Parts: sequence; structure tokens; C-alpha cells
Amino acid sequence: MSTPSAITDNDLGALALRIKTWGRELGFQQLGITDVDLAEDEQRLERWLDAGYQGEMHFMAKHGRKRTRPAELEPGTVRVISVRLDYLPPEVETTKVLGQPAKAYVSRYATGRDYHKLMRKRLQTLARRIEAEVGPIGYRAFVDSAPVMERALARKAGLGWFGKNAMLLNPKAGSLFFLGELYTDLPLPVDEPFETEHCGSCNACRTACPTGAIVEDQVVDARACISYLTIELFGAIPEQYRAAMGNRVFGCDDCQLVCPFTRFTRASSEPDFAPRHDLDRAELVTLFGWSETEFLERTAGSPIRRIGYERWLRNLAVGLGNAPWSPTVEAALLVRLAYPSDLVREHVRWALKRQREKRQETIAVG
Ligand code: B12
Ligand code: SF4
Ligand code: SF4
Repeated sequence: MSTPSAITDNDLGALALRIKTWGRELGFQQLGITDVDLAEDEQRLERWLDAGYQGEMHFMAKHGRKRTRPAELEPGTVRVISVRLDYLPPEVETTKVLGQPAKAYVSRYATGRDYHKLMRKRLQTLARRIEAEVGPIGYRAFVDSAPVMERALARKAGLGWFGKNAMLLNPKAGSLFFLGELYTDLPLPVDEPFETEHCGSCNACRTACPTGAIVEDQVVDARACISYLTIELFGAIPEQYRAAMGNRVFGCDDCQLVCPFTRFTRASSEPDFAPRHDLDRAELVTLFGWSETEFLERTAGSPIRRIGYERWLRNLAVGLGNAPWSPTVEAALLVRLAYPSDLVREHVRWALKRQREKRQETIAVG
């Protein structure tokens, strides 16, 4: 990073206010500034890793302390500008689709276009505006994928508190938002950290988690989290979790949907986040019938593309195993018994077994 030119404290205070205005103009709902001391969070992260909660996400441990020491990742960093971008599109059903087991539930952050590029571009625009004011500064923009403690930085920058579901929650906006950061060597004045916590005696997220993944308040064992099982895990989904996954085929929102603060979510007007290809309401069978070419075409620019066609079929097979019995579902599964992937075939066999058990029950009751 380059060294910022000499600027007085008064200039920096005025600049921090302007940065907040620019942030709003760029479409961010909130922006806060913090220093780089994450000593307490470093200990929590180390405990989390020691417990093995990261499962196969080896990238979580790979970068050592660079994740909790911003200046080790990006030398010269003294401040972090943390931003929030709300993503729930207007008029999108959430709990209704979850309650319709023949439909696929795709996590609501993923029914439209990918957010990484959009957010990073805006953070870079913000940095250039700052440079237009003060001359060259050292900076780097991050969104999600880099070794950055995004929630811890956001809490310190005053954006919200850690809910019992581990999400960063804002009392006026819930938690259905993305976080992003600008690391910089500009010694801006910092904002007050968010010190209060508003969960109180509520425990709704922990009770609602289908797989019991929230093992302590604020701590998620990723290995049991449906988000991990459907997006991060490469191999077979452990059988113990398959029934509990229900119709959740990409990510999971349950611990947010039940949260009382979610009712304060404001709809996002970003065209990028509008659902595409009916991904917010499609039938499981319809998605399972997509060819690989259709999958690649329809998920271009979507976060779903990342898991690839094989894991897409794996997840949908589990959803179909959990769907109510129907001849259409059984027929769709039978077609995929010949699919050239052991992973897919094993999940299809599991789903067919579940479907046949339900067929027997239907006949017995009928
Ligand atoms: C790895 C990861 C996952 C993993 C692990 C999740 C987890 N809870 O750690 C999996 C794949 C399961 C996952 C799932 C989801 N993720 Co995710 N994920 C990440 C990632 C890359 C790193 C998170 C991390 O560092 N985890 C390690 C733990 C230790 O860190 P932490 O959760 O920040 O820890 C804080 C609290 O949990 C608490 N804490 C932890 N241990 C302890 C112990 C004690 C004693 C106490 C008191 C507190 C405490 O304090 C910690 C900080 O000090 C971040 C992006 C990033 N680079 O930060 C996105 C991120 C956290 N994910 C995000 C999202 C949207 C999701 C999902 C909602 C996606 C979905 N719909 O399926 C789910 C939500 C699951 C959940 N309830 O957490 C957003 C969260 C936005 C927000 N409002 O909080 C992020 C920030 C990405 C982004 N740029 O927007 N994710
Ligand atoms: S995302 Fe779903 S599985 Fe993961 S902790 Fe939340 S409710 Fe549980
Ligand atoms: S559901 Fe309740 S306990 Fe969980 S994060 Fe929301 S307010 Fe906190």
C-alpha cells in the first residue's frame, strides 16, 4: 500500500462524513469505519477451528492469522470501511415455498445474480472517489471470498450485533444483507462498535435450525449446516442430515426467517437481485430435469454456478427424496439412475427408496 499524504484530523473527520454519503449514493445501506484490532475475534476463530467446525473448508485455516490481522493480509492497513448491502428482492415468497415440499427452496441470496462483482466494483468506485479528494491512498476491496473476518469487522464498525444464529444483525434491518470491506491506510476516525445485543431470551433460530447446527449461542458447526452441506461440501451428504434438509437445495435461510428482526428487512431495488428462471418458486422436478447445458446457461452469473451440475443434481435428489410421493417424482429419479456419477446415483437411490416407502404408506392408507 502507498502512504497517504499528510492530512489533518479535521480533514479526516470531514472526509469520513463524506465517505458515508458516497456509500449511500453507491447503494450501500450502511457504512462504518473501524480499526484493525480483532484480538478477541481471533481467539473465537481459533476455538472454532480447533473444534473442527469448518469441516472441509480448508481455506478457513489456510491463511493463518492473516484473517484476523488485516495488516498482515494487506500491509499498511490501519482502517477498515465496512459496508452492508441488502439483498431480499420485493415480493419474494420465503416461508411459503419452504412449506411446499414439491418445490425447491433456493436461499434468497442466490435466486438472482452473484453479488461479489457488483459489491467489489462499488467498493472500488468508493476508493476512487476518496482518491479524487485526497490523492493516492493504499486500499483493497473485499467481499466474502478473501481471508477477512467480515462479521467481526462489521460489528466493530457499528453495523450490528452477532445474533444467536451467528448472523450479523441490525435492529432496524434484520440480517438479510451482504457485507463487504475496503481495507485502507488512511487513518480515518473510527465509529463506535455495536456493543448492545438484542436477542434477549429469544431462542427462535436455535429451535428452528433443521439440523441442530447452532451448537452454542453465536456458534455454528458448519458440518451440520445445510448451507455447508449444499454449497461447500464436495462429497456425499451424510445420511443423518438428508431428511432434515427437506426441500432446501441451495443454502438455507431458516435461522433468519424465524428471527423477529427479519420483519424489518427492506426490499432491495437492485435489478441484479431479482429472481431469474423462477428460481424462487420452481418445482424440484423441473430443476432436476435441466440438462447440463441448461444448467450452465441458466446459472451463468449466479452464485449457484459455483457448485456445478453434479452437486446440483445431488442436492435436488435429496429434495426429491423428501418430497411427497408422486409417480412424476419417481419417474424423474429413475431417469437419473443412469447418470454417469457415483455421487449422483447414490443420492438418487436414497431418494427412490424414500419415495417407494412413501408410496407403500399411501397405498396402505388408501
Ligand atoms: C465460512 C462461512 C460460512 C460457513 C460457516 C458459517 C459460520 N457461522 O461461521 C457456512 C458455509 C456454514 C456459511 C453459511 C452461511 N453464510 Co456464510 N460465510 C462464511 C465466511 C466465508 C467466513 C465466516 C467465518 O469466519 N466463520 C468463522 C466464525 C468463527 O466466524 P464468525 O461467524 O464471523 O464468528 C463470529 C460469531 O459467530 C461469534 N462467535 C464465534 N464463536 C464464538 C464463541 C463465543 C464464546 C462467542 C460469545 C461468540 C462467538 O463471534 C465471532 C467473531 O468474533 C463469511 C465471509 C467472511 N469472509 O467473513 C460468510 C458470511 C458470514 N456468510 C454469509 C451468509 C449470508 C451465509 C448464509 C446466510 C448463506 C445461506 N443463506 O445459506 C449462511 C448462514 C449460516 C449461519 N447461521 O452462520 C454472510 C453473512 C452476512 C450477515 N448478515 O451476517 C457473510 C459475511 C458473507 C458476506 N460477505 O456477506 N457461511
Ligand atoms: S443456515 Fe439453516 S442449517 Fe445453517 S444454522 Fe441456519 S438454520 Fe441451521
Ligand atoms: S431468532 Fe432470536 S435469538 Fe436468534 S438471532 Fe434472531 S433475535 Fe436472536
